[in-house]
Amino acid sequence: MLKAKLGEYELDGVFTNGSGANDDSLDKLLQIADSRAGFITTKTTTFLPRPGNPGPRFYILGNNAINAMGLPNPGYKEMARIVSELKTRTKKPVFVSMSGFNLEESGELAKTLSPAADVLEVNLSCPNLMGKSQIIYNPEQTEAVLKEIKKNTNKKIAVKAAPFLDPGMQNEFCEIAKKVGVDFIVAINTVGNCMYIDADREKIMLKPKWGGLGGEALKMIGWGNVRRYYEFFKGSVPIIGCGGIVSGKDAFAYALAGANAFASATTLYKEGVGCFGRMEDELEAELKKHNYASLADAVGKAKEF
Ligand code: RRO
Repeated sequence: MLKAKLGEYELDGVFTNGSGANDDSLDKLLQIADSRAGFITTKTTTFLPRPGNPGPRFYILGNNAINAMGLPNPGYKEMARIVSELKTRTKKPVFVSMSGFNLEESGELAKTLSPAADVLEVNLSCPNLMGKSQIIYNPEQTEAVLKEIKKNTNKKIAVKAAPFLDPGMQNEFCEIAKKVGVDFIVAINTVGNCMYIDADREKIMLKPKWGGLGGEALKMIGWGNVRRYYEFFKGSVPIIGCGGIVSGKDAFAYALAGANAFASATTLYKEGVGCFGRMEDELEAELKKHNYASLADAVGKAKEF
């Protein structure tokens, strides 16, 4: 078993599920708890329960996936109950993912979810709320939401970050994260504004039309974004690398970029919870091959040309 050092956590197992991948009920979360995942993340929860979009809303396409789920979840009160039950059944840290639709909701969610959560994962990057921008791309909103959540919790907070395709925008977010005191960064969420068209059927395959692209295609955006966080925070903010990890070697590259632990969603969908052990074993072999005594030793070690 490989250990990860993620801030104050010494994790037995280096992976978690990327929020949204089979994690919206107690049964599904218990499956993750019983796997070789080192920590557990919940589906993003909102103030009201949501059925999500009617669909079709999810496809696996090779090593990629596209989704327009639309935030289906049981609502924050039920999620608080699920997580307190989960915590009686596992010692693994639980990141509770949340998304308020306004400041009041954000504060209320933070207050109610905090007692059971180890960490609040603030999802500022859902790409599937049609007609709404992703909060993280708006610096003023980002700062206001994070300040409100910090006011209402005594737990550490993580931000689930969208892919930044522009370095200036990512730096702007980093400045806010530093000012507000973000404790962990999970990078990256899916790439929004994507579309799947079946040319044979001349059809847009998602309803609503646009969705978030996840999976292997995201790897290089993820590595780039993680490296920028690592360089900005000089390693002081622990990073969970997420986006396109299909093998232990991909996770190794995330570690070299600066990630301390990893999340997987598309691969989890494809393979089930066995993916965590498989990829961890592959990562362990990579670390040995490159003469690293531990995962922590490899973090940020990508050499420059
Ligand atoms: O539920 C979703 O549609 C969803 C969410 Br909350 C997210 O953060 N990322 C994504 O690709 N889909």
